[in-house]
Amino acid sequence: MKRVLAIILGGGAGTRLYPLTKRRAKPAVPLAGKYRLIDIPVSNCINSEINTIYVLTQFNSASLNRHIARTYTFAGLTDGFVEVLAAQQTPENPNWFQGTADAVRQYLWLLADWDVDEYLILSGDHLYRMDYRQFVQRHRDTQADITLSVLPVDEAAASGFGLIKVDGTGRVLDFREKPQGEALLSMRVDTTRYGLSAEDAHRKPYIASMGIYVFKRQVLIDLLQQLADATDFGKEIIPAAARTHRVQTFVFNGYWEDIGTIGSFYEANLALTQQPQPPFSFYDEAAPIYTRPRYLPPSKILSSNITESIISEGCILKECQVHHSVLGVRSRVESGCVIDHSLLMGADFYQHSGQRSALLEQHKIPMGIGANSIIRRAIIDKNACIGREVKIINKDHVEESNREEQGFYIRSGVVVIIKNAVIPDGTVI
Ligand code: ADQ
Ligand code: ADP
Repeated sequence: MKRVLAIILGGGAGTRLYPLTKRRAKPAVPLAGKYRLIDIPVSNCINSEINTIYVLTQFNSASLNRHIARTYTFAGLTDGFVEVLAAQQTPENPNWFQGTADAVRQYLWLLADWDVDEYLILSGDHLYRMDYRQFVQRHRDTQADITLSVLPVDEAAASGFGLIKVDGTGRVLDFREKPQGEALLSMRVDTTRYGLSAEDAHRKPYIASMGIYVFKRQVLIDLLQQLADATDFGKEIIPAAARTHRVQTFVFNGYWEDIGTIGSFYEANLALTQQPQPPFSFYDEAAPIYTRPRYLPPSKILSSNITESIISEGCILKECQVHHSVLGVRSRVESGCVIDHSLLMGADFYQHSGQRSALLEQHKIPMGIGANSIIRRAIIDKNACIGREVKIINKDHVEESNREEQGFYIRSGVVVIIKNAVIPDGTVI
């Protein structure tokens, strides 16, 4: 695996996860209480013995750089690193990254310097655990120019993905990016040959690209130079390459979710609390997901009722009810609160009790969830100050709304309280 260089596509303008990307680059978005999105592909790389990793991102953010610098320090004798490459203006290139392929092309001068056999191109917003060694091995065994990781999907999801058709050897004959209508139907295939039962194959009659690729080094360099106008892998590079190159497939059969939208991000986080068996577990001794060690104290819980939930380190919960929720590091919930089907990201720092009572005396609101508040189906970003007797319940069943000046958005019916927002006592959303 020393002959593989990983390139993680860390996100474009960040509109799909907005407002979680308001004050941070997408790879730095907190996940599952104590991790960040970037921890998933980086951990998969490390567990697959791939230690040279670049992260391409549209803009730099302090939290991303700090997180990477403090988490992924390789010991002296390896040449491992995780490095952020942000879009930058140069005399030749006055623009931001125009898309995934353009992002790689703009840094090709640096990436091409590496004497490697393959580039492994990964996405920054997927939740899954994969041993990339098997992916790369399949690529080498089939002597492919490019290998796509693929999996069967259902009709509802299919039009959101790149879909493929293959021949008997797994070679891609046709690739269509997010086809609709007739074009979608034309991509239906018999997925029993991927080992699905007749029933599962009926439910999942499409084979989708996971948007992660192994490229032979020179093939990537040549394609990016020859298709000089192509800005995206999925829209342009891969469909064109399927006609001119040997493009192969690696079939993945584990849990995999694209968590690049507020709706899917919310669902994937809450799914971690599912009983008895969550679809994805961060707990796996053989392939752990790494993150920054914080040396936080264990959580303190006063007589509370907590069911089907994940509580991270450093939380303080008073007499409250928490159901089917994920509470991030340093979350603070006061007496009488109900937290239901929600993701609380927690806080970046502690406010000790002296600071908290001083704030309350000045009629200001401390961080966390104030007494007797009710939070349902919401995401509360870090350091939010929620007052007392607040109800965040989406009472009017709104699907989409932008109330940035009031400190929140509603996206796919989920209320998202913006980082550092202050929600006054008695507010009902
Ligand atoms: P999408 O996920 O819709 O489809 P895209 O928006 O290009 O494709 O994003 C791919 C990845 O690159 C994401 O992690 C995104 O954050 C990142 N990215 C996007 N623009 C970027 C930029 N300018 N700079 C850096 N990173 C950027 C893709 C494929 C489909 C496939 C799905 C699977 O195109 O064929 O089915 O992934 O999720
Ligand atoms: P984590 O990984 O635990 O989420 P980060 O290191 O990303 O934390 O963020 C912690 C941030 O909080 C840092 O920017 C730090 O400077 C800031 N911070 C720490 N203590 C305070 C404080 N008392 N007031 C304001 N900001 C603080």
